[in-house]
Amino acid sequence: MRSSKSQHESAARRSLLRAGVLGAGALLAPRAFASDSIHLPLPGGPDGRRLTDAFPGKAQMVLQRTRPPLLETPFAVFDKGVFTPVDQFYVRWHWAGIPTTVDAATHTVTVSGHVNNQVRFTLAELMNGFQHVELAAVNQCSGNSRGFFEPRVPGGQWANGAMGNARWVGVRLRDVLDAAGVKAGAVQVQFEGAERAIVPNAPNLKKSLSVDHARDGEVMIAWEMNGQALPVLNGFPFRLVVPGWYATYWTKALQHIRVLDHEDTNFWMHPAYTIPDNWPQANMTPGQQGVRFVPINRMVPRSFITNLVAGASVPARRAVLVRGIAFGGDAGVRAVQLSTDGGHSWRAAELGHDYGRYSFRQWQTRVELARGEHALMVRCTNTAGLQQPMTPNWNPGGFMRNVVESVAVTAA
Ligand SMILES: Nc1nc2c(c(=O)[nH]1)N[C@H]1C(S)=C(S)[C@@H](COP(=O)(O)O)O[C@H]1N2
Ligand SMILES: [Mo]
Repeated sequence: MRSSKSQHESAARRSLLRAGVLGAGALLAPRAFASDSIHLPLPGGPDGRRLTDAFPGKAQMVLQRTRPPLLETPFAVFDKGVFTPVDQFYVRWHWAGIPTTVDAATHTVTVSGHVNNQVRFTLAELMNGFQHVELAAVNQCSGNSRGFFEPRVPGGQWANGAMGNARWVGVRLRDVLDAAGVKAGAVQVQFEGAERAIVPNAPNLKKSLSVDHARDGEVMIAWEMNGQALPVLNGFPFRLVVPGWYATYWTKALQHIRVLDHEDTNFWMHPAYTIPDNWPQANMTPGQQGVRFVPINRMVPRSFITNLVAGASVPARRAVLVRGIAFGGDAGVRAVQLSTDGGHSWRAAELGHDYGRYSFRQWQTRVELARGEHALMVRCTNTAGLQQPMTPNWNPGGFMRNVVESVAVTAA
C-alpha cells in the first residue's frame, strides 16, 4: 500500500471539501429513462436489458432495478482500461431509503461499542487527522454473474458487470479504530451506512469483520475513487474498502463503526450472504440437505475476454488479438491462459502492468484459428495457486461464480 502525504493537497480533496461546504453530492430524481437497450442473454432470459443514463453521476448503465438502484456496468467498458470509470461503476443498494443528499460538512462516522472513547469524525477530520493511503482494488458484488446460475436463483440477475476496479484514497481503518482505543476482548467490528430500510422493523444492512481483519492496515475508509469524489450512489462522502473481499462488506456512506465483544449474528451476517462452507467452491447441489453455511468472505480468481463478444466473426488463419482482464481475488494474478480447443490445451497470455494484488490485471495474446466455430476460454491462476474451475458452482444465493468463461467466435 502506498502512503501519500501529497494527497493532502490534491484537487480532489479541495473539490470534496468544497462539495461539503456547498452541501453538494445531491442525488436528484432520475430523469426520464432512455429507451436504448443492450443484448445481454441469460440462461432463463431475458435476452436484452434497458440502458439508462438517467441516474445522477452515472453515464450509460444497464438498468437492473430502479428503486433502490441496481445499475450494471456495460461489459464493453472493461475493454477500455484497467480502471473502471467512476460514472460507469456499478451500483447496488439494499434498501430504498438511500441518502439522496449528503452534506460532507455534517455527515459523521461514529466509532462506539467496546472502545475506550467513543469518537466521531467528519470527512475533513478524517482527511486532516490520519495518514492517507492509496490502493487499487476490485469491488465485486457477491452475486456478480448470478444471472448465469442454472437452475436460476432469486436476487438481482446480474451478468458479469457487477464489478469494478478503482484506485481508492482514504485512511486506514486501523488508525481510526486506534483513535477510539479498541478494548481487550473485542471480537468483531460492525459497519452500517446512512440509508434506512423503508419496510417497518426491517433490519438495516449491517456487516462485520473480525477485529484482526479490521486492523490489518489494508481495510480503509475511502473518499476518493480514480481521482474523484465518490458519487452519492457509490457511498459519498466515504465508504469502507475491504481489499480482496466481496463488496457486501464495503459499507457505503459509512455512519457507524461498532466494536463488538461478541460475534455479530444479525440477519445480514447470517443467513443472508452466506455460502456453503467449502471455500473456494461455495458449491452444493440444488436441494441438498445438511449443508453448513458461513458468511461469504474472500474473493476467488476470475478472468474475462473483453474485446470479442459471443458470436463475433474473426479472420481465419491470421493472428487475432484477444485481450481482457483478470483478477486474483484475495491474491495477485500469477498467470492468465487462453484455450482455443475447449480447455484441452492452454497457452500463456502476456500480462499488463501490475497495479497491485487486488487490482484488475490486463492481459493479451494472439491466436490463429482455422475456419469454423471456436470456443475461446480464459483462465486465471492467482499467486496463492488457486485456479478457476472448468465447471460452474451452484448455491442458493447465486454467489461466487468464477467458472472459466467461454466466448464462441467464428473464424471465416
Ligand atoms: N450503505 C450500504 N453499503 C453497501 C450496500 C448497501 O446496500 N448499503 N451494499 C453492499 C453491496 S452488497 C455491494 S455489491 C456494494 C456495491 O458497491 P457500489 O454500489 O459502490 O458498486 O456496496 C455494498 N455496500
Ligand atoms: Mo452485493
